[in-house]
Amino acid sequence: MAIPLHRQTQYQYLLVSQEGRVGTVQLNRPDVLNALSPDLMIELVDALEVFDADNQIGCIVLTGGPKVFAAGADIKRMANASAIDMLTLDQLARWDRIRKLHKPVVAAINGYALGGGCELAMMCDMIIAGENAKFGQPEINIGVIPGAGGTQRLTRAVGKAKAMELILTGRLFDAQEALSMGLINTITPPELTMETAQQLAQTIAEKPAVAVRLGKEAILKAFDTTMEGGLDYERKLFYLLFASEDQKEGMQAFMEKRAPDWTNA
Ligand code: DAK
Repeated sequence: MAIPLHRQTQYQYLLVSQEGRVGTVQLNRPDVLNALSPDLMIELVDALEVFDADNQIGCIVLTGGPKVFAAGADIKRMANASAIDMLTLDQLARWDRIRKLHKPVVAAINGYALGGGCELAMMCDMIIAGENAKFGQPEINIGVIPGAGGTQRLTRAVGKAKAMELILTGRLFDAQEALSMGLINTITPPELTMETAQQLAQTIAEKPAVAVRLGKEAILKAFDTTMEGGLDYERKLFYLLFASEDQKEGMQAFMEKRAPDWTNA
């Protein structure tokens, strides 16, 4: 049973809850298919950072609810903006803070994940999709290109040829195609999307938190360094974990043939 948090009341466009060591953030602007307005993004980054800083939380689930993840940035809010408006709004800096979260984020996606919605999903660390999920970068159809990482993250996830096709045609693709391209982790019946994401998040949240944090950091390093630089980085984080209590506890518990008692320190 998810416990709604007190801070839920602070948000106009989100629902926030906690179950065990998993924090869940749900986009909640259903009348416009969770269009990602600047105000919603301010709230979203805040909610994610609150969970990220909370020692009681080990993993975060981000969802749009049972019907839609997000149909993209709010087109009505962008339509008349000038280039200088876009520049000074500096939304990218806000979106970028999601990339800097230390805790793993699992996206639970039913329905549309389009444009900025697809980019938001790809900023998460793992994606669970319902059979009804529809992904896409349709920005080309409104005269622009992806602006929140789509050209980079989609290309790294699915390769150049597919990214070119999807971004330059704006064609939507379903969960099956997303799975076959390696963009997502699992497909579930839509009514099980949240449960599946929660189970994955709970499993990760029960692991030693320092190792989870450094594991995520090392994996993400693979995207912006050379193999040699990445291996060097990984090795240093690996050595660093020998300063943690949980490394001592985990290895001692193995030798004593008992379950480890993590302190997340
Ligand atoms: N923005 C604003 N309103 C939206 C919206 C959106 N992206 N998507 C849907 N809505 C609104 C509709 O206008 C409609 O509102 P009312 O007309 O009832 O007032 C309501 O949600 C229901 O939508 P529909 O009536 O259109 O519903 P349908 O089922 O017929 O169609 C649809 C669903 C998802 C196929 C369709 O709504 C659609 O094509 N939506 C637009 C999808 C799209 O083009 N998305 C990409 C937007 S561009 C950046 C950060 C982010 C971005 C860029 C830069 N920086 C940090 C620099 C991202 C850009 C984008 O995402």
